[in-house]
Amino acid sequence: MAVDKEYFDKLAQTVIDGDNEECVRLIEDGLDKGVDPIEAIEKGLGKGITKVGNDFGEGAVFLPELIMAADVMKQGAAILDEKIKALGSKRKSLGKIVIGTIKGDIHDIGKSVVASVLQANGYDVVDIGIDVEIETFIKAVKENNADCLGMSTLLTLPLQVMGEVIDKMKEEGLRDRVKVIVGGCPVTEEFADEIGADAVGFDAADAVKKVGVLLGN
Ligand code: B1M
Repeated sequence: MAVDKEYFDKLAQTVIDGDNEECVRLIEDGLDKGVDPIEAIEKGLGKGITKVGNDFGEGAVFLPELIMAADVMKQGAAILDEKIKALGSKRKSLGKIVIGTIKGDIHDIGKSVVASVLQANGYDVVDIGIDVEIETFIKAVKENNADCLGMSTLLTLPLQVMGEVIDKMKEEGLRDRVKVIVGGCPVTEEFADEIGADAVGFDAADAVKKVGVLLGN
């Protein structure tokens, strides 16, 4: 099996079909043939879940199919994550980043992909999970003496919570020394400016680039 566009399309299709077995088989096959795990997530699994998400938005598929597709994506991404993390494990840390999905939002996959890719690129990443309370972000930044805070959301409704976390960082005297990057599909440059974030990441590679600039790497 050649690792080409056809391979990534097949991988995307396993997510669309909710076919976990075939997904794992293709990933293992791909890794044996030297496929880049980040590409497998972005060009394969990510394409599949985006298609299902768009169909869900248009009412062409329903929540059970979305959940099935997300489960396949998550299990596939977990195998690929291990490989991605291993790529960064032997490097000197370029800085410490706390990352989480904001309160009100349980979307996990994109935030975890960003966390793994940052780690693979030499950052020390503390992933504090999903539906994270404002106070929990503050506590994690302090306890880990983080250089940067990353916040993710895919939902429009709780977006403003990102601004509330930044306000709380100011109150606690953290904002001068801790950079902030935000991301997720509803987050725009304008919104990031409005709430006083330092940068917005549009995908995992962009997040690595922007964090690099913020931390002077
Ligand atoms: Co949800 N969901 N979902 N969902 N879901 C969306 C986001 C939605 C756009 C679907 C749609 O309607 N078309 C819509 C949001 C609408 C809106 O608010 N504007 C939506 C909805 C409505 C919901 C529920 C409310 C549905 C319901 O219950 N009625 C509910 C939310 C409940 C809650 O959170 N309180 C819900 C639930 C779920 C599932 C549980 C079924 C599942 C999540 C499973 C999981 O994460 N464990 C799910 C999924 C899978 C999606 C879609 C289909 C895909 C998200 C995903 O994983 N993408 C999504 C539609 C879509 O995005 N097309 C959708 C793949 C991932 C690799 O990409 O997450 O975008 P993404 O991350 C990217 C970039 O955004 C960026 O880099 C990542 C890697 O490239 N990025 C960052 C992300 N965070 C970053 C942080 C950074 C930098 C970059 O710096 C810190």
